[in-house]
Amino acid sequence: MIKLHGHEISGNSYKIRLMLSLLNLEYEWVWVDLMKGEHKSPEYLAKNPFGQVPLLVDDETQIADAQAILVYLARKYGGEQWLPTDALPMAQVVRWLSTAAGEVRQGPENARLFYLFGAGTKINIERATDKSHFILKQLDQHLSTRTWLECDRPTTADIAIYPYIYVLSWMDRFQKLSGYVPMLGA
Ligand SMILES: N[C@@H](CCC(=O)N[C@@H](CS)C(=O)NCC(=O)O)C(=O)O
Repeated sequence: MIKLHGHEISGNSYKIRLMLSLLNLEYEWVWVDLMKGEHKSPEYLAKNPFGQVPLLVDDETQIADAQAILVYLARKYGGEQWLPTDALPMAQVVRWLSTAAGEVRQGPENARLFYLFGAGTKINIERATDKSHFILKQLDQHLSTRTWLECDRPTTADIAIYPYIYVLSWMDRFQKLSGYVPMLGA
C-alpha cells in the first residue's frame, strides 16, 4: 500500500499526487498539518529528518523529496515513459528535475511562498522575482519549439516543473492528460 504524506497547498506534494494519478496508482493521502508544525514533530522527523513534505511510503520503503519520489515511481511503476534509461534522454530529463529543485525553487516556488505567507517567511522577494524572470524566460524559450520539456512526451521533467509554473499552452496540454488532477489551494 502506498501512502503519501503531504499538504494540499504544497506544490512538492502536488507533484506526487499528479504522478500517482497519471500512473493510476491507488494510495492513501496522509495529511500533515504544516500550519501546526506537525512536520517538525518527533514522530514525523523519525520518518523524514528533513522535516518536509512530501514523503512517500511504499510498504517498507520510505522516500523523501519530490524529485526522488518521482524517480522512484517512474522506475518502479511507469516503465520507460516517465524516466527513460538511455544516457542522453535520461540526462535531459534529470536536468529538469535538478532545475525544479534549483532555479524553480529559488524563483517561482519562493515567490509563491512569499505571496501566500508574506513577511512571516525569510524570503528575499527581489531575488525570487529575478530568479523567476530568468527561469520563466528560459522555459518559454525552450517550450516555444516543443510540446513537452523532453522526449516529445510528458515525463517526470514536466511533472517536476509544472506545479510552480503556469505557462498557458503547456498547462492546457497537462489538463487534457487522462488522470490529471488539479492542485488544491493553488
Ligand atoms: N527538496 C524537497 C523540498 C520539500 C519542501 O520544501 N517542502 C515544503 C512544502 S512544499 C515543506 O515541507 N516545508 C516545510 C519546511 O521546510 O519546514 C522536495 O523537493 O520535496
